[in-house]
Amino acid sequence: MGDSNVDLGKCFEIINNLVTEAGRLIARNNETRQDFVCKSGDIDLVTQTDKDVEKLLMDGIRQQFPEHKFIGEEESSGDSGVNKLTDAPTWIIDPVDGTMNFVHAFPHSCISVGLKVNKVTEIGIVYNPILEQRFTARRGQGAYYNGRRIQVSGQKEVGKALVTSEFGTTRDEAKMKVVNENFATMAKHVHGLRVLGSAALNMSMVALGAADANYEFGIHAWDVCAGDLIVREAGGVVIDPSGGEFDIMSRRVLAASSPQLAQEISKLLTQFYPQPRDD
Ligand code: LIP
Repeated sequence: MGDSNVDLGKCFEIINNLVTEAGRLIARNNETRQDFVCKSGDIDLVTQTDKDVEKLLMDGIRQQFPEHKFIGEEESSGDSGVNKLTDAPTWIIDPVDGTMNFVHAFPHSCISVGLKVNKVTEIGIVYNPILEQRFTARRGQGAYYNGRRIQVSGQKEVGKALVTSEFGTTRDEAKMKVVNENFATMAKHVHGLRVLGSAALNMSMVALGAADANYEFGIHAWDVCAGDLIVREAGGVVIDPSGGEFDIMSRRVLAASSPQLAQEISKLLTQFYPQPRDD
């Protein structure tokens, strides 16, 4: 249930403007390859731009809504870990989703921001400023791509589905075994399989009707909060890869253009339960 004390229209306007401003940093810095440091391992990267974008967004939100809370990717990598999700209005932010792409100047990265109120996602924005791709949604008001209303494909058959997934940001052996097993299974059943490097854009492509499904084990709340709302507002479904209810803190996601397709893919997947969870 939304909170009537929160002016969601104002929240949407403010964050839409802030991502435009922050997007300029990403677009400008994507012209060349970027320096980075490693976080949890050698393929989990952060750049100065990740930090600058997160700060710009949080400072801008704090100025307007000083009582709002945050779960941000970069602040979560500090000693205190991921902030607890409460009923308070909470902005869940990935400043650069697809940092590996960004480091290589591969033009497929985005800002992903969701706003939860009473733990319900009210606003989702996924914005790739390099290619000017903006996906937006408000709960109950549909999903949009650059201002145009969008719908999922409605595809029901695995054999006709274009599916996206990711290798993820760890080389953990047990995880890689499951990832590779699932790629092998999918390659046998689906129409096409794509690995593009951004969890939030993968979900947005399902909303756009350009892809039919996306699954991943190992994502974080900030990768999928906005995408979850955008997919559902475009008429799609977001579930746990085992077939049950989606849990944003579980680090597991399966988005699809229809409930039938979601369940079919779920049956094909070898399951993996990343630890620690986000909560
Ligand atoms: C990453 C995604 C990547 C996905 C990882 C991770 P980051 O986000 O873009 O595609 O596989 O699970 O979430 O670290 O670039 O913000």
